[in-house]
Amino acid sequence: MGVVALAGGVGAAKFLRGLVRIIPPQNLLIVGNVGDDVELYGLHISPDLDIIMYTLAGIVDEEKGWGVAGDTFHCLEMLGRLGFETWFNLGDRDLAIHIIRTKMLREGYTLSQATAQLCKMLGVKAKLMPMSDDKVRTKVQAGELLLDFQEYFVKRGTMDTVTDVIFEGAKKAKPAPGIIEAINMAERIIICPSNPLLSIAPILSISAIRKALEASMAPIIGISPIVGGKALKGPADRVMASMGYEASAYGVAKFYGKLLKHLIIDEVDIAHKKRIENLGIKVTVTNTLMKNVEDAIRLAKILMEAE
Ligand code: FO1
Repeated sequence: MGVVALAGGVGAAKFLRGLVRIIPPQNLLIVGNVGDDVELYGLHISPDLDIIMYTLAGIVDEEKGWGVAGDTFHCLEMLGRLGFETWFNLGDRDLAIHIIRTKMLREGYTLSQATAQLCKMLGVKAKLMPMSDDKVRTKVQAGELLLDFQEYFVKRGTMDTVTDVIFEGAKKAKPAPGIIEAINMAERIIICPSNPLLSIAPILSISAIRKALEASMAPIIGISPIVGGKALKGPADRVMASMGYEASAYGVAKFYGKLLKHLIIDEVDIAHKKRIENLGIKVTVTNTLMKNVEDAIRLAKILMEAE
């Protein structure tokens, strides 16, 4: 029996570093979003998996929330000098991971096998898996423009108004091996404080995962990434609004709907408590801001006690 966590990038990683301190990390399966994956310079980059891996390994750049602490950018500078695009900031140490991942994929490893190997090398004890070993790519529709996720997110700095989100390849994609079994056996399922429409929706777009979650007897407990109507990080509030959801903890509850048994919301959102409860979802109100590991541990304890 264990815990399954659905995770995006920075917000999820901040929470998970608290969770792994209060439960045996071997009892935790983190299902990571790989809709954001991108291929650059012939290398396979899995930003959300890496953010979680680096955070749990204690080597993440804390200020940015992604990349390796103290990294240098000599390789990228040289690529620029050679005339290549350098809008995606890949550090030298970070590049080592992408080189090894790409080598393993070329040798025939699946993405979940390569991820398990990288986690082992970095000393990450929790089990981290991509949602699928098949190619699923998040595409952002912004009016006439259809953008690759990282083009929208990093290259254009989330300046476009998102009118639709497409998960290319999701229909045919199978869950990575072991995910469905873990969901079926889970005693608790967590939806991390990640962007619902851009980070968790790609995971839910794999129909076997959504069905297993819907059928699960375990409580599914979420943490709202929207606090006081604003995203803690990234464009979640704007994307929710432009996609027809209220940019609030209530909007998050509405988006997950029946899937959620319980939602943890911030104190500043207490006014939404009754509205969310009226959707049939239990609510815990607490301080959800995670400035340090102690905050993450406190939030993880609250989540593990929620029913
Ligand atoms: N995010 C940025 O905002 N700018 C970057 O240049 C950038 C580079 C980058 C490199 C490696 C990596 O693992 C992540 C990186 N991220 C960057 C973060 C990432 O693109 C996003 O946070 C996620 O895809 C959204 O969860």
